Amino acid sequence: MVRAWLFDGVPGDQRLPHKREGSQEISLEKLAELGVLYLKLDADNYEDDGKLAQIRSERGYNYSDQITLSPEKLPNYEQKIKNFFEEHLHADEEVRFIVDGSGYFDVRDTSNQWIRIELVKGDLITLPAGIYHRFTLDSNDYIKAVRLFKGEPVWTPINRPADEHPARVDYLSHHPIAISAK
Ligand code: KMT
Ligand code: NI
Repeated sequence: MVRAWLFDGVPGDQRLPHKREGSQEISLEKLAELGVLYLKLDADNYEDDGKLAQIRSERGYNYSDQITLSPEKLPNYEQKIKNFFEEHLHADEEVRFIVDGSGYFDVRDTSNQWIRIELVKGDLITLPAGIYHRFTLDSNDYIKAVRLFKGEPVWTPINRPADEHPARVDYLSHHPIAISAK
């Protein structure tokens, strides 16, 4: 089951869990309210069991590739890891199926607090277009993920502030943020 918690905001190594003291686990329902979808698949058997194929056809993810993030596999590793951790949004969904390794997505909740979502092998996560988020590896420094996309892939991050971006405006029209948190 997905594990998610409030990020503690304490400066230091982004790869550590940063679980806020006293933070309760955040439920799938709460993530769904933010438009974040989470599914568990069998990462050892997904090419044969048909479940990923079904999700791809239902949701129109006709594009797919695989990326590996590790100091050995990723050119310009430290810089890329920094860029992933800059708060940003995309004009489209960000869909990742973790086939090996682990990491964290942080997403902003409706009070503008960071929720840290742990990603491990078998997790499929969909972040909606327009949600502010960031990604980091954990201390294992290794993740392998299938990237899914509808149509020609666009991976461009749009760093915050991007409040006028159409994807942001559309996101907020479905997932209103508390005025005090804007
Ligand atoms: C991204 O765009 O943030 C990434 O591809 C990194 C995360 S992959 C689990
Ligand atoms: Ni992103």
